[in-house]
Amino acid sequence: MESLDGLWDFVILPWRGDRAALPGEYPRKILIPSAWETLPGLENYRGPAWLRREFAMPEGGAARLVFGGASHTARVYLDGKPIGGHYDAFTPFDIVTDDLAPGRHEIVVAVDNSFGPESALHIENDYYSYGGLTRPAEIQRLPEVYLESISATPRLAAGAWRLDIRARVRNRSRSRQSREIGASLPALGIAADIGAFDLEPGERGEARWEIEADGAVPWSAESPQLYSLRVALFDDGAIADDMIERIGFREVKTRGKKILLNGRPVRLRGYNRHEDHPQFGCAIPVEAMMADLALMSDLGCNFIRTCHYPNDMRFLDLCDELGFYVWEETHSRTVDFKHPKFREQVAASAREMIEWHGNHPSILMWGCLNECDSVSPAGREEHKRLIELIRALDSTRPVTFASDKAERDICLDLVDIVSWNTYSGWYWGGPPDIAPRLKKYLRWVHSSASGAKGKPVILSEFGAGGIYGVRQRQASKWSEEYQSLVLDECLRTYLNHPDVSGAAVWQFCDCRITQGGDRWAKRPRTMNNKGTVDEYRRPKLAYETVKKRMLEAREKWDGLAASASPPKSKRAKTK
Ligand code: ADA
Repeated sequence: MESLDGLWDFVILPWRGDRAALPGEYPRKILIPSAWETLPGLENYRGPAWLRREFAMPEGGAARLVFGGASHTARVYLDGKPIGGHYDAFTPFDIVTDDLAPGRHEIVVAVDNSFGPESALHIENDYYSYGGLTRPAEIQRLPEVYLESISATPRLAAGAWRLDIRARVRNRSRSRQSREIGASLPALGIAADIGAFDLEPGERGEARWEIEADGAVPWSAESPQLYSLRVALFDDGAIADDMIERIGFREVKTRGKKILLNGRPVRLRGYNRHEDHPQFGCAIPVEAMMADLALMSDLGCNFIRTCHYPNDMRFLDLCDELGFYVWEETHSRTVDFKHPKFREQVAASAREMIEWHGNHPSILMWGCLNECDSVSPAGREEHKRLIELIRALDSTRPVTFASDKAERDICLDLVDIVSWNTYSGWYWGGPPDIAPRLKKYLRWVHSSASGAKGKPVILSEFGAGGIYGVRQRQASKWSEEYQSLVLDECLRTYLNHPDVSGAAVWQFCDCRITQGGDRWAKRPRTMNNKGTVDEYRRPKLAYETVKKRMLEAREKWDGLAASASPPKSKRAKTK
């Protein structure tokens, strides 16, 4: 594998789409990964651009190009020929090329972040759609028979950990090929051979194992124990290809009003977090991701909702390693179900999210369709379709969607977990209305009217705007004081109610939103200002308020003293 990150040639030029359209010259340079809005003069550029670089293939052969994220529509050309493309900034994609001649080759990627009839998910919205190759890219040189993917699903059976492994293999050669395949978990002294299989030219095969993982230490936020799973192909005993995935032994279920992790109730407390930063756009470097997670750990959080799209895999890796529970969701914030491209694009988002991110133990649940139409029969059909697809792709995780429809919602029978976005104290009412409003909602949920009686409930969004530096003794709206008052009452109420399984503050940091359209223009600074920290991660008054409430909850529910940092011991805590 060779990283394709670094400086690429760059030019702003319209797409014509045919082969002749490739630019003749590239007057600028751009770093990959990055958002072009970080380049002077391109702060607000929305349109097409071209990125170019070369790579070497000394022996020639086949290669797999992997793009972590192209924002938001990409067309890829190899040596001037179109070889593939992708829509949606927030899921990876790969393209396999065969028979490259030995020597140097050219990749050109045309990227466009325009809004328009081809885009159902990237639209004018309360977050910004940046432009560029905004996540890492790499090239993998491929043998004749190679591993396409491996998935590993842990499960508890009669108190013992087992691992269901599935490996997909492809023969890209022009002849019939035989290979042996095996899986190993070295840290547990496990090596499982599955024997040999034959593949015809171009054929794909699938190998499945079920292995017992005696001695595995469970993964949890308190004890984020990870293991390396290696699957290897052998040709007459010699390694022909291998792939390594990191996994964690944990199982997520719901039982009554509780969410269970490894059989024990877990309570989630944390934030909605956009991938957004004034210096990097959505292409946040891993150092800045870690800084965000360090702040959320300092705040006493154990939960992050990747609003409103699948996140960068490096961020998910950090959540696996540091021990955060993640709700990852399809890219779909209040999108129009009638858009001609909606169904195919949101299904692709779900499929790619699960196929690329399914092995991350930190992801406890899949979300979708944030604040979409869950009140009409047609809207219900779309929720049903997508939730069924998600379940078909992964039956091991609970499914939810964040609804702002309250008692009007007619889709809550479809989910495993009820998630409610409510802005009592901001868009309506004040702090005194927060507790009574929750009581009324829970009474409805646990009645026969909701279709969700007895299910776990998460407060998936709540909060208030507070502009950094606006300080007022009278605590009027938009002051840091008012935001702190609302968050204090929300967290006092939501983190202490026995029938609330999770609470995610909206939102971690202020974020840029899309200009234009009268709806978002009303937002001060053309930003969403509900962050507990501002866009530069400067803490507002609410920071200490949130921290106090989160640490109280951690002590109450997780038995961790407010002062102690959660143990990262090897042994899972027994309570
Ligand atoms: C909704 C939406 C968020 C954000 C929030 C707000 O709940 O899901 O993306 O727009 O409102 O700030 O009003």
